[in-house]
Amino acid sequence: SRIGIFDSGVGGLTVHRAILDALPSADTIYLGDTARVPYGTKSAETVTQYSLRNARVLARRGIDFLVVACNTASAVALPALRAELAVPVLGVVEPGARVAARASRTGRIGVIGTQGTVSSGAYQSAIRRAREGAEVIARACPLFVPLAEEGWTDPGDAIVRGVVARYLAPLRGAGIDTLVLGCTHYPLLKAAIALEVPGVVLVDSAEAIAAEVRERLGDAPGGAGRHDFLVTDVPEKFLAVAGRFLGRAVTSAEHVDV
Ligand code: DGN
Repeated sequence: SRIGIFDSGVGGLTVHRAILDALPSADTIYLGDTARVPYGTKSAETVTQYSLRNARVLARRGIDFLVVACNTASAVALPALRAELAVPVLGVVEPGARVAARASRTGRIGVIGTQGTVSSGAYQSAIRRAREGAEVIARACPLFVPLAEEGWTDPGDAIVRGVVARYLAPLRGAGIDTLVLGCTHYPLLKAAIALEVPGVVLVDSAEAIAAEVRERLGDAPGGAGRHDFLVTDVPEKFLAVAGRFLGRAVTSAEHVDV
């Protein structure tokens, strides 16, 4: 069996990485829509159309399970994807929301993500579904994406600290005890985020979905699986940063039109 994974670009490789940590023998095929990134600033209609095209390409290649690694696509496109695809579809929002609902003692939960994810309200309603009476404080942190892609993630760097402090200031004062990293890029900034909200439990939506995929599929027996990578722009830029996001070398990616 093979797991299909798509994202707007390289960010979903943090989800891919968590899935490989949880299911080391799984076969995967990853599609990064690098020609159309970012999704986080685009309308729900546009992100849904892009998501359907990505899923069709993966379905044609043969997959048994689809992981929507992008938080923005998970927030807006899941119903359309589930209506069209013959295989089970899992997005990052529901697992992340469930882990946060369980982790919080006070029920005051923060969510950070792209503009699209935050304004969709998907995390807010998923958390309230998972925990009655939860209070959710959500905030978009758009500059975290370019920072992570640039490799500026060191918490000792004054610019990194400054950007993170500015976005998280309203959350610091809100009395949250749990914060969902609701964007593929944010795990790379985890150390800098943790310094800014001391004592707050950070929920990585990549780890949350990986645990759920493992529960649903179980790991395949045998050695390391096979991993294919597809991109919609030229592969060079993807290959230059992919290793940092996946935590393993990525040596080739195939260009596809979607
Ligand atoms: N992959 C997107 C997300 O998780 O929301 C972030 C990158 C983007 O499209 N802006």
